[in-house]
Amino acid sequence: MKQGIIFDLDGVLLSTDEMHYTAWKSIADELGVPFGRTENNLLRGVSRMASLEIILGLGNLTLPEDVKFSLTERKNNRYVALLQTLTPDVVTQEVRDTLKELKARGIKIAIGSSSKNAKLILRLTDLAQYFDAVSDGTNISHSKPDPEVFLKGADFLGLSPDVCAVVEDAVAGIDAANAGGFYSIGIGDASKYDKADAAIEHISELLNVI
Ligand code: B16
Ligand code: MG
Repeated sequence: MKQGIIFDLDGVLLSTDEMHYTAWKSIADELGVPFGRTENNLLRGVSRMASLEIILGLGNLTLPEDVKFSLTERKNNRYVALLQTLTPDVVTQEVRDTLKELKARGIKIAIGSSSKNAKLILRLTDLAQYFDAVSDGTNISHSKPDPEVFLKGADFLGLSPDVCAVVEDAVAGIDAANAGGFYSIGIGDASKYDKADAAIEHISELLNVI
C-alpha cells in the first residue's frame, strides 16, 4: 500500500480539460491552425507556453516572443472566464468518496498540476479541503514530462517517490511520474499508454491498484 498519492488535476479530478480545449481552439482558429480533440490531447499536462508552441508547430508557424506571450495571455483570460462557472457540483461523488477513503486509510494526498490556476480551481470546487499539499505551476520551473511538479509534491508531503503513486490523464504526466521514480497510474487518455504502471477507467478503482 502506498503512503502518498499525487493527483493531477485537469482531466483526473475534474474536466477543466474541456475548458482548456475551448480556449485553445479559439486561439488556433484565429491562427488558422486545424485543431481538434486529437491535437488537444498533445497539450494535456503541458505548460501554457509549451502548449502554444505545439499549436504553432502543428501550423508550421513561427511568431515573435511578444506575440506568443500575448496569445498565451489571451488564452488564459478566456480559460479563467470559463473557470468562473465552476461550482462544487462539478466534482463527482465518486471523486469525493475516493479522496475521503484514502484519508481514512491514512494515505497522504497531494495535487501535482502544471496549472498556475490550480489553487483557484480547488477553491471554486471546494476540493482544497482534502489535500495535504498542493504542488502546481506556481512552484515549478520545468513542466511535465519533467518530474519536478511531482518531486515537489512528494517533498511537501514529507515522502519519497518510491512510496507514492501518481494519477495522471496525460502521456507527459506518466512520463514525468516514471522519470521521478513514482508508481504511475493512467486514467482517461493515459489509460491506454503502455508506459503507465497501472491503468484505471474510474477513479474509484484506484483503491484496488495501490
Ligand atoms: P495553466 P494538469 C495542465 O494541468 C493542463 O492539463 C494543461 O492543458 C495546461 O496547459 C497546464 O495545466 C497549464 O495550465 O495555463 O492554467 O497554467 O493536467 O497538469 O493539472
Ligand atoms: Mg491532466
